[in-house]
Amino acid sequence: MEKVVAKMQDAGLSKAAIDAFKQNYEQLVAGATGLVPESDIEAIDKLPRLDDMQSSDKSDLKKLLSQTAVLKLNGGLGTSMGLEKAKSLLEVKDGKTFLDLIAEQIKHTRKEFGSQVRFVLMNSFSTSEDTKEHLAKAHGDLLKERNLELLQNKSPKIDAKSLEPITYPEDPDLEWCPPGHGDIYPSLLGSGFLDSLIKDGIKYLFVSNSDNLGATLDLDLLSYFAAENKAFLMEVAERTAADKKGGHLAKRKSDGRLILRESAQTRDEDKDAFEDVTKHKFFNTNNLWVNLDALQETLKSAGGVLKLPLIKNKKTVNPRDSSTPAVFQLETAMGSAIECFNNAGAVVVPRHRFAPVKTCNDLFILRSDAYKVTEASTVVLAGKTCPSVKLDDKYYKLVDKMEALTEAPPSLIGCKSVTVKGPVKFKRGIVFKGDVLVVNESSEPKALEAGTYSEQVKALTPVQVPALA
Ligand code: UPG
Repeated sequence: MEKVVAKMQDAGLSKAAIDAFKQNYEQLVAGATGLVPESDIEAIDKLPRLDDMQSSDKSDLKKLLSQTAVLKLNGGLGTSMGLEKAKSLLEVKDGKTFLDLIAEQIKHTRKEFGSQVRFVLMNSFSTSEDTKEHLAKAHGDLLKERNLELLQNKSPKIDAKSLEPITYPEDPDLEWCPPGHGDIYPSLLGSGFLDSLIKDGIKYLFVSNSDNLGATLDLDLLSYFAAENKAFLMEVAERTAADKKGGHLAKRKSDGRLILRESAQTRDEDKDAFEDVTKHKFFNTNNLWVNLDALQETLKSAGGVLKLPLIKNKKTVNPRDSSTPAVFQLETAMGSAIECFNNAGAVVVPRHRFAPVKTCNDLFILRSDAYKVTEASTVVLAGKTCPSVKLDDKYYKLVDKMEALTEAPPSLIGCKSVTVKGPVKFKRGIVFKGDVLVVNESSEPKALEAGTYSEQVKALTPVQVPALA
């Protein structure tokens, strides 16, 4: 433990960051599993619904907005999509990135209500520079605002054999990793941001993932959150068969508190119950509302560190070189803090508030005409339903490869599903209707020419795609 603390102190990390890491490290050393047996929890049957809140009193909105900050979690790199920069800097539509659309949404709300709702980005050491560079070019006005950037902490990667901090002289930056979005709490505390926001009269913090353009500042939810005087509110969505893997909300029998149970916290014998979406009906969208006074109080009474379950990630110190030593990256999740607050709640929101881009399939749909951008810079489905897209992972898992195979996004507005097998280059002017299967049986890329397709397609033309060579 001393070596960990010394390393963090040498790097200038705050006491709050070090204390939070110590708690994670203790869990690691103690072999804590964080398992939540099915017998310890009750399923949640009914929750308030956003759809029933439309008539809430909006007279105080201008004031409420002036007491609100919108924070986007922007510390992750999107490595699973092959990115080495913030995912929010990916282009989504009309040359605009996630970050551009988010910035425009904030400006739109400010203008409409004449209220200076605050905007905060939680960046990590991996995303700060790129993000600020982009803002300087496109939104210099925002960059000048006080407290725009909350720079999250970094934590030492732990040698899986010795459980000491790893050293990697070839590239010392790789000795560190971001501690997960649960790090928002020590980052807010240790940086003085929390005190500063409260001093500025900010009471309500709306937090969401920057890759979820469905997570707009909803005014009915803001009014509800303020009126109910909740300490913490989680937006949950109804689980479908496709959401079996994500964590679900439950009630702990011992103290009646709401908790999140992730799949990694489920015993093998409880797997069926975990996956039963008719029993455990709700999952976390990671759109979360935090009352800052309650957070300050809760942190104070917990000695500055919320007790969040550890997420232990085993990787190699150089993620691109599997022959380098194995390490543990210790992380926590922001939503798991639901169990730390005395007066926490959850609300069921419609699915459109959850439109995350986790894979290139999601990005492919978002870039197509299946989604449109509104005047308020929000992104909504253009039709009634969202098409399902399954591109061949072998050729489309990484953004640069998908882009090399896409001259222009095909039209998906009248389409139910698209499955693509093999490397297929989409030429400009393709329209998909109904259920489409495109098959290239060879491993040499072939092109799908402009036209309308509504069933199985095998007629492809040879094409050169240098980026895939
Ligand atoms: N992020 C940070 N700092 C970190 C790690 C992540 O800012 O140290 C950001 C990241 O950029 C992204 C967001 O946090 O914007 C979410 O991270 P991501 O890895 O995409 O999501 P998960 O952690 O897998 O899942 C979260 C919740 C889960 C919820 C899901 C909804 O933990 O409960 O179901 O989001 O997408």
